[in-house]
Amino acid sequence: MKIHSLDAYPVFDSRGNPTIECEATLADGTRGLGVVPSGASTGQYEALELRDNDPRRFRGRSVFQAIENIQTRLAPAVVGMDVEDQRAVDLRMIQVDGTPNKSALGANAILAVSMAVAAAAANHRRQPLHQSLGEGRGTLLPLPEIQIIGGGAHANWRTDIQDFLLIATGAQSFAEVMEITFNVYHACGDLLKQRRRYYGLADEGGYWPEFDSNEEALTLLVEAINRAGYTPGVEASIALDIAASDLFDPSTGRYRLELDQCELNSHEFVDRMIDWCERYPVISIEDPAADTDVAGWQRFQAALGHRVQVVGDDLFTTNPARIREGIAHRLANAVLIKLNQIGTVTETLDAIRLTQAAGWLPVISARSGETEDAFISHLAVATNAGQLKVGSFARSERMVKWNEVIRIERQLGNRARFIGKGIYAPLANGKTGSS
Ligand code: 2PG
Ligand code: MG
Repeated sequence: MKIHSLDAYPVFDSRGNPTIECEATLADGTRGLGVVPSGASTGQYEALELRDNDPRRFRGRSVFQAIENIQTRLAPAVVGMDVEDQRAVDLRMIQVDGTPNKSALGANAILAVSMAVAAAAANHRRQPLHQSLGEGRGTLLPLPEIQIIGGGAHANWRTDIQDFLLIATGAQSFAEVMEITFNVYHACGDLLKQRRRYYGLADEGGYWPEFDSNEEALTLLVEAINRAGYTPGVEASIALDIAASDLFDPSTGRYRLELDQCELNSHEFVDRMIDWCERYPVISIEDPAADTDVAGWQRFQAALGHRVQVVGDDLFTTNPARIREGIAHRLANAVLIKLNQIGTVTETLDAIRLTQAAGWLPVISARSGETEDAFISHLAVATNAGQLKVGSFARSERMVKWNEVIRIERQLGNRARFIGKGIYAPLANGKTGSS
């Protein structure tokens, strides 16, 4: 079935910033929508998000040029192509752009089309997106990483550390994950309010706290798990996203923790991360070192990679070439996967397959600026990725992703699988260390 036309127009993300929605229409009238999210703590190796940078329009954040690029450059190239050949469509767009980081036309323009084509293909096949994307092989429901406390670039740097998240390691079903998370989230809110540490909600719906140190967030999270009636490290464990590139000064090679009033070199900083993971029930840590601090990554992975999930986000930026390098140099054991870091559905699928083939763990992730779209819930199931990170347990741009997994579980019926913390078995087997 041929792609007949593309329509593209500005809509708005969860921070109210302009973003792109694209509607692909097929020759038989079938349609598919793609809508693009946007990060705040973006990695320097991400594909380019094209903004107009005109201070008179949306404080520079409008996307009119990217939309024009869809209309004048991408539509003429992909109209007439087979909607079922996603790879060919994506490769054509990469070719038309012609740059390594999609900076000519914008990764946001290209991704909007790519997602719209994937959605139209699913609608044409009369299949849910997870089935169409995964060619029917996706049956594994993801174990969520859910933010309880937000900081860093998502809460005006109230804490240096960006995400304090929960993983419901005791859950036997997706429904149980939702219940454990709900209970801990609200227990944490109660504690913050009682102690007058509650400021509001951060960008992804987690609590925006008033703390005197970064570690206070860790102790509070442990208390919240206890107060909700669970054993820390058993039913409920902690995940962290340090987003360390944001704390690193490449000119001095030092990390700054503002709240703790200290500056550390790579060794000292990584040792502090290791220390936190040893003293608190941390099962997963993301970006524990800056994206250029290769020695820091190797130090962390060598120390704890056998029992803690070590996730590269800014380090890999969903880029298959960077992931391949990381695998060769044993920098981590897991990869955060974000569609708009690389800019096409095909390259995202390649990144996931590459990660899995190395015995590493993919974590499908939302951005801090999200939309009401639930493409990533389908992507997680389609690829049997096993994990999904979407922000907190509040706000509809987050909840729509969790709710969509519930719907997918019903669609899959008795084919649906949930293995919970079993997803981490390869860490203990030492399989993820291999290159
Ligand atoms: C991250 C994401 C999501 P952002 O760092 O993992 O939490 O944040 O989209 O701002 O890059
Ligand atoms: Mg991150």
